[in-house]
Amino acid sequence: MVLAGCPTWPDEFATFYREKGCWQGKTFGQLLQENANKYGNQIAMTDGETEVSYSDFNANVDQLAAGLQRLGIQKEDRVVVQLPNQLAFFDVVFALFRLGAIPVYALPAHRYSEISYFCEFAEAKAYIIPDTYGGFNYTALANDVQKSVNSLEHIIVHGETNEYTSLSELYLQAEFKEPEIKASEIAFLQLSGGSTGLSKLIPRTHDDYIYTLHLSNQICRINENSVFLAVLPIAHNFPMSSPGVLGILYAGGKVVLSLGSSPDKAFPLIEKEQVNITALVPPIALIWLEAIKSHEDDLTSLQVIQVGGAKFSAEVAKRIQPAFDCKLQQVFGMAEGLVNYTRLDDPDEIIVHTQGKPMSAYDEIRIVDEEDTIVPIGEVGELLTRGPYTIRGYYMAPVHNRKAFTSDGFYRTGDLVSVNEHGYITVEGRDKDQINRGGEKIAAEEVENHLLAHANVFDAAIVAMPDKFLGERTCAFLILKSPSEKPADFRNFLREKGLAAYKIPDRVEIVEAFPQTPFGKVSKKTLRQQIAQKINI
Ligand code: J2J
Repeated sequence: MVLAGCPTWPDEFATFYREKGCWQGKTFGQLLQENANKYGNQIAMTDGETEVSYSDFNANVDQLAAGLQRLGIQKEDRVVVQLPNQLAFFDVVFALFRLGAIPVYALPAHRYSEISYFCEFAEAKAYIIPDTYGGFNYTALANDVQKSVNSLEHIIVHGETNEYTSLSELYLQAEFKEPEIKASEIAFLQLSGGSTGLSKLIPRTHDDYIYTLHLSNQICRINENSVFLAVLPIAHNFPMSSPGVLGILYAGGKVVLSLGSSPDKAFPLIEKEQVNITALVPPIALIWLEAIKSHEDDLTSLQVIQVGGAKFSAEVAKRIQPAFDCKLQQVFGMAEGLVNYTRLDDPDEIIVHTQGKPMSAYDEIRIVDEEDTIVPIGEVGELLTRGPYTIRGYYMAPVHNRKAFTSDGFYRTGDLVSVNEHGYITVEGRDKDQINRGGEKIAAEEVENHLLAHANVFDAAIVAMPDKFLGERTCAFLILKSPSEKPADFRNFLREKGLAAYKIPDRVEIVEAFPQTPFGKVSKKTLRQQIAQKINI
């Protein structure tokens, strides 16, 4: 049985994907056990100080599973996990996998607004946090969340706590009863970038996700000798699975966790751990390109720098290979499924100018116009996709699913792309009401709804404005009921409501009226043009 509220593949597709060998019938729990047997004392993970071998990792996971089970966490219970790039993250999620419980991956940047919604919507039984991180007190946040979410029975803290359950005390020298878990069942709920209202939850199965690791590893040539540096928040699908931390653990390689992406932190780790692959978003690639001019660390171990999550401009992409003396790989993926890679042996022209091609021979791609008619090769249209690791629907969202998927199961990505005769995709734009702020996705409607709750806001429209560093930043256009507040007051209002910092508009423009489309809707296109002209980029 698959978790209630999770659409999965029709039987004929599931049979086909199994026959083709895409789905191997293996769970994450089994995978770790196998790798502990195979790689034993080899190092699985390090944060630069503590090293954990495959067999110790497996033993820690068993102990934690015992403690979580004693606490009452059972198969299919949802658990919101909000941990930064720390070793404990993987003990927690693999222990939950072993119990068949479902982690919901929250970002460290999320605050009350997001966390209370995830806990409420997923009816989470537990919420797992660090005590403090980045100067923020997560225990205080958990306190507020617990008051408003009835289902939450446990707050588990990695670090200091007096009032809640301490994670370290849950590692028990005891057996736990391993439930039967099928690889076709849901392993976790990943977050969508969202375009309408709040983030949707993305149900991924053991089968489909492990298939992505298998393919990613082939394409990225990951093996036992691979050393991957995770600098992006690991809850993101990209550093988690493309091939990311899980791909490396699948192959028996070594994962190096960094709590930040700054060159000060990352470069010494690259030298110390002899990192050969890492994954960046475009703004971080820019920072690294600057820093490499004057650094002292030896980065010669690096063989591949992956860049994805947002459009990487060809001008900057061109500079990566000569500056770092390593391969650039562009990655265009989505937590809903489809991942595209440039291949390591592609000509530079392809690596610099395209976002790659799908990783599976069974990925189906359609590029369509507004009427869902397929456009000729090379022309721009919306990317629709279906395949062995692209979801068939979001968790508990039947109404939204009817819009987000075609009747024959293709996911509407909202990305405007062109595809060349060899199947390589170039991202040309977006047809979804979302801002991509240097890789962090912001659903316009979510922020607009928060602004509309302000007593003096008559109407709100959030649009992207171009930015040399982040690619896009957020601009809020507001029509006020009476001209009293200053722009900064609205940003404070959102902060007080507990919205993640990356969603707070970078700029607020107070206007008398919004430009309209011929159909009487707000013309966001005109608003985008207005702000781009005003800031003169
Ligand atoms: C332009 N837009 C991109 C790119 C993602 C690997 C890599 C990235 C993600 C990810 C991921 C882009 N150029 N190279 O999950 O496994 C935008 C598109 C896409 C959306 C998905 C992975 N790479 N994008 O970014 O779920 O708009 O996944 O639909 O966070 O990011 O965002 P997300």
